[in-house]
Amino acid sequence: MKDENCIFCKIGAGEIPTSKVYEDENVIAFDDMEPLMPVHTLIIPKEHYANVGDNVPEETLGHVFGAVRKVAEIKGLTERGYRLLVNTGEDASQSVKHLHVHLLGGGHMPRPNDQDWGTAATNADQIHGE
Ligand code: DGP
Repeated sequence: MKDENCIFCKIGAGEIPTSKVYEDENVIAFDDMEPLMPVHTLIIPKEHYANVGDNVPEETLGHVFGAVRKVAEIKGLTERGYRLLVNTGEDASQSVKHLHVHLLGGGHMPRPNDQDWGTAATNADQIHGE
């Protein structure tokens, strides 16, 4: 199912150009337009689900997380690692209501309970301005 008002559905259908990193029958991965880290890629199912709580079939979750591994390889992050972030709903400040996994990497990210979380971890200017 597609949602005709959903920007990520349009990206998944190839109706809007994007910096594509990976694509197969079920998912597409593309670079976030507001990167928080040197690598910041979004992985989405082509089918529309508002978020992970939207009765997403386990098979679809498998497709998305299978693609995570492929994107990490493409981006050269397999050895050093990366962070996955899945904002879900209002309290998590989810802004695009189409299930997506953020894959962040290419630099060290403090743990969320470290004091500098929110500055060093997510400040693209600091990281890119080195
Ligand atoms: P979230 O807060 O988890 O819903 O993050 C949505 C992300 O999607 C945000 O980091 C910006 C990104 N984004 C929104 N619209 C577009 C778009 O049209 N193209 C690309 N490449 N990224 C987008």
